[in-house]
Amino acid sequence: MPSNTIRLAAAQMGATHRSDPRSKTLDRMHKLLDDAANQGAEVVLFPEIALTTFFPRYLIDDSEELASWFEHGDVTKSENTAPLFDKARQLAVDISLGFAEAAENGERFNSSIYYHAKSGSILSKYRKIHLPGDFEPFEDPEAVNQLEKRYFKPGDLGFQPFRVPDLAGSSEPIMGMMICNDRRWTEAWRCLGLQGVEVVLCGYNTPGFAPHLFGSDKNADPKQAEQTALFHHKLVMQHGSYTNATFSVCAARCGVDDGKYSLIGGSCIVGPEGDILAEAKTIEDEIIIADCDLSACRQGKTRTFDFARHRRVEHYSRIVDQTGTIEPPTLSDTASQPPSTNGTHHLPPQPTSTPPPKPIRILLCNPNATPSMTASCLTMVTPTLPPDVSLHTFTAPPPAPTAIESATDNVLSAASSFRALLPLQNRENYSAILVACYSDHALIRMLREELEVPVMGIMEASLFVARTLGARFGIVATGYEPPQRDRARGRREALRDGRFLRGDRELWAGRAGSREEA
Ligand code: CDT
Repeated sequence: MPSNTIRLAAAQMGATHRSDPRSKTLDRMHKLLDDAANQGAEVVLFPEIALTTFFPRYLIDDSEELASWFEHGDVTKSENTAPLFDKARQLAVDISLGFAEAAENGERFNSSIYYHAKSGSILSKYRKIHLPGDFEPFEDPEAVNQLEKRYFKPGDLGFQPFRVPDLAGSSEPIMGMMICNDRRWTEAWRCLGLQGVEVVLCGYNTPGFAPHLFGSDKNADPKQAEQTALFHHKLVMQHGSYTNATFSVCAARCGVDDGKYSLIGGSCIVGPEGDILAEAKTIEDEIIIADCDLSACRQGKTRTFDFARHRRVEHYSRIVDQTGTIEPPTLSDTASQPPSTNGTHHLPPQPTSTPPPKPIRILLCNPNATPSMTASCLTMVTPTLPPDVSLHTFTAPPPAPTAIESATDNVLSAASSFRALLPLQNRENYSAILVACYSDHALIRMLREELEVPVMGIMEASLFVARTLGARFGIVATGYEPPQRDRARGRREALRDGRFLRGDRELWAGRAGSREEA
């Protein structure tokens, strides 16, 4: 094999029923891994949520049952999953695996990992960002549900490609992961593409016929619907690979689960010119393999899509400033405007030259470490922005707490945010910073002390707006405020029980250590 080449494999998995024991599923995975290794595969990708049936289709209210669908602790060591990693190590084959993750702090994610066989370590973890479907099931009992928004938090690790040692003549190929619905989002591919990704790994569970979910015709022929689902699947894999000049490997969980729920096959390996190099022929357990010469990525990366030369970021601000669609004004709205001096009031505004960048750039700073809260704020605020304002977001990095409910949370979150914000503001020079916390947050005063630009908390901002509305206003507050002593006790108990974020615990352990040393 040429020195820059890797033999990549996708391990497609057929039906997995709700009652299938883990031992049966692991046996199937072992066979797939043996088969791939016998064919010389160096990396094998398993599907999304590969270890169980696709449980988010069910409404599961019982918390014990729900917990049983998730993997707890280190998957490479837990008795339910360790045998797969042991096997990968014996065969010296790297694997990437999708599974439902119950994190140490109680949060749940739809995750995948890349396991490096030679070192016996997880090189990278990805948590699915674009969770499809709904929180509540459809009313129609015949509908196929997809309750991912109920069971998982949106991924909080971003799109982070990683280098893999010991492959492709030690050229340390750059790999990245996404999961199922992510592949439909150009943004996901571009985030990886902008970091030079050479192999994208994507496991999936895509229903063959789910008209409620896709908003398609409920009376359509299920076979036809399945063909359409396959077409869209390949379309996005080929498009994403081509426009980011990267190989991609995708592995399906497919077949008919419980005799009722059909999932498409179509596992494939795609080249950087968008060509399909290998493709599954069945909807059962099947290995597909392709030799991928990474130098083939150079053509697209250095010419057609030489990002540094051709991208025009001054026109892309909507991609990060806006989530929903904002349509141009209707023609009747445009017509009711006073005529412009050149008498073109019946026409929609014509682009003249490059629209000027928005002069006011506000940073919305969420001082807790919960990105979904930042995303909700952005969704809420975006439609209210004046045309000359763009909004940018910041979420506090760990060890900031995931919510701010006490003086301690306040201080921890202020420290974490402050450290990350100063270099950010140095780079970006935002016009103003809004701290999205209703408490009297220390971060507001810290930033005011340090920065020239205006800094305001949302309480003060809300009061300002309220004062413009009339002579009097009231404040409605909800929630029970436990005495501070109870909070402190709760915190100590959480610390003892290991319920803290890892960063918090390290920070507290560090403090305890330094007190002891003193
Ligand atoms: N598992 C998963 O993400 N499935 C989705 C269903 C369609 S959502 C419109 C998918 O993208 O295949």
